[in-house]
Amino acid sequence: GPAPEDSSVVQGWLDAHADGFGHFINGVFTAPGPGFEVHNPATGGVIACVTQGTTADVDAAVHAARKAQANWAKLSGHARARHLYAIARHVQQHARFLAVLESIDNGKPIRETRDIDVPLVARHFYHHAGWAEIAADELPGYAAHGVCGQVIPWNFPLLMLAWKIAPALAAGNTVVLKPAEYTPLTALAFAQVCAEAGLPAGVINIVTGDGATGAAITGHKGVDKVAFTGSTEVGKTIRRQIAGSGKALTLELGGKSPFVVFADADLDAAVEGVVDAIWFNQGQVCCAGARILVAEAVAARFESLLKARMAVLRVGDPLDKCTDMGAIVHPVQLDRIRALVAQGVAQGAVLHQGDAPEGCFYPPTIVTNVQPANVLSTEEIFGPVVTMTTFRSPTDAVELANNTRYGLAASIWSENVNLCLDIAAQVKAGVVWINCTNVFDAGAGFGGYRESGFGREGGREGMMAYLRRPAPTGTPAELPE
Ligand code: TXE
Repeated sequence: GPAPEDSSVVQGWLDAHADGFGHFINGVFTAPGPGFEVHNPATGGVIACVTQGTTADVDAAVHAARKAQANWAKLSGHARARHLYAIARHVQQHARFLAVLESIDNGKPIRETRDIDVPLVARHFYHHAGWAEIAADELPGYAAHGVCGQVIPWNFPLLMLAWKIAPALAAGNTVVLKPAEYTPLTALAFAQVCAEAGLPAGVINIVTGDGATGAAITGHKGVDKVAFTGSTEVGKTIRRQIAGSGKALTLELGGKSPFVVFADADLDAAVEGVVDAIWFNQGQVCCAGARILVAEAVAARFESLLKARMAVLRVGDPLDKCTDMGAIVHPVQLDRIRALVAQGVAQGAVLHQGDAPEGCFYPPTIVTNVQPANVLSTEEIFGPVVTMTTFRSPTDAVELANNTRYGLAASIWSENVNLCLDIAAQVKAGVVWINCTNVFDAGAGFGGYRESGFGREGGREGMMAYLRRPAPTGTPAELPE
């Protein structure tokens, strides 16, 4: 039977903010101003009101970050590490609260927020506390950029925040971050956690709002480095917006990642892999394995195993501990998925779908009879929809895998490790998983090629993105005329 998670503590917190949430600037929450409603996608109900960040709000946040940065960068690496450890510990203390809030705000199942999102957030701060300790020795000569302007999406609200904030702080930067308009609540709760953990005022600032607020942050003169995760379209806009400004930039954008199953693969394991690749987080994952490429010899067997597995997925209440797939983040996204699927079907694709309740839910879906030019093969659907295509030879598989304008991730399944390594080297993707998928580690760089963006998050490369090499002293900036 259903096993609902107790959400009364979170409800109490939301009730206490019935007048709305302000921004978190210079260590305090501002009074709530005009803004917009935030919904629980699973019920459609309004759960909070947040403030639309104005240019004046962004100015105040950048100013606070600037003021705090000198002292933050002057702290010893050890002192900064202690702050990051404290944040990680406080996230763990509030793990249940944060997991429930994330599930209510985003629609993702509590099993995922409890076991994946929130633990990885803590892990990310622990890992980067380590970097703060050793950065001066390991990366000598590098300095913080200054103030980082960070804009994040709604699919992993808290985890994307951790990916952005932890390395920035470890490196000695301060931050102005805007969460996505669909899912701003855990960022505000996180700010409260940081205040409780004793983080100095101004080191992190959270401004809520829409794309205009985001553009005010990325375009602000006082911002030295911009980091963005979101759609390829907005990524391109930001790149144009800040061109020539001298700001450092990292972009983590969309994907259409291949999931390649060779004839000798452990098919049961590969079926579980597909569950993780495309039905995890309702498929709203930038590195989702959205294109199954399966060897012709095992395709029929793989398809029937996969359909049987799909049929027992439980789609429904995100707060039910038995739920495998929750709600789609917002009706706009649901419409987008439906429109793309309808277009693909009109182009000849055939659907195989599981069950989903009424409301903002979409059933797990396998698409067959899908040509390379079909919109479902080429476009990022950002939903629980996976295409299935067969191949005959490894060369075919590589060609199909690379037939995309993206290059974020790939997953390869075979018992032949030599084959896996050979294929991995030929697939154009920032991350290649072998006999696994969607594995994230704070110590490993994550990021894409081509239209999936540039720059890496996590590991040494992720730290480097938040550091700059100062101009060598004694070199004139410009030659005299
Ligand atoms: O993304 P947006 P949307 C893809 C996915 C999805 C589609 C649309 O295919 O269906 O994008 O989603 C802020 N300057 N991904 O419209 O608009 C915005 O407020 C600065 C893939 O929600 O890119 C939000 O905080 N910021 C993806 C953030 O950008 C701007 C994750 C992302 O929203 C801005 C999300 C501007 N001009 C969507 N305009 C991934 N790769 O993980 C908007 N924003």
